[in-house]
Amino acid sequence: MERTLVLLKPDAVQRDLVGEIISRLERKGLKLVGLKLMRLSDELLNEHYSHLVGKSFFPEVKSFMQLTPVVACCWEGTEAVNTVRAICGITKAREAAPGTIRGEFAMSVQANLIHCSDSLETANAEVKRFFKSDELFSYDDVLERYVYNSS
Ligand code: IDP
Repeated sequence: MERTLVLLKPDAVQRDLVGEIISRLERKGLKLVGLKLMRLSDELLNEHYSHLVGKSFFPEVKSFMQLTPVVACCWEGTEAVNTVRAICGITKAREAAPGTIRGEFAMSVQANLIHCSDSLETANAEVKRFFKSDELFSYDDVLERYVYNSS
């Protein structure tokens, strides 16, 4: 089982898409193991988007992510990292595949509704960055047998 981080960005919050996005991940069969609203500090964003720090658009990305609180969630499942990535769609939302979250609901490169971890290594670091250990939960999922059966 893998765990992966998802952030519902300020455009998802303002456009009332929080329930829709969470519902899509739930209906896929992923298990919600952490969930909270957070205001993102400069320090946290510098760390989270460290690969973008030198880019001309980085200040805009940061101020956009600070417009409202974001919804941070942690999802668990077999190969959860790549599964969530596929459901999310590519960065440039207007070209994201139909059926993906970005492909269905967004038009922008920056305002693309959702962040999700891009590899297992990143996911492990990001889950730790956004959640304390007592904010993450392990519990039996009564439908697991029907979601996965044996594989
Ligand atoms: P990802 O979110 O699809 O993994 P990254 O390249 O990690 O994409 O970029 C992080 C976020 O920074 C994007 O989701 C988007 O909001 C923003 N971003 C990326 N590239 C651009 C750009 O060229 N202009 C404006 N914002 C961008």
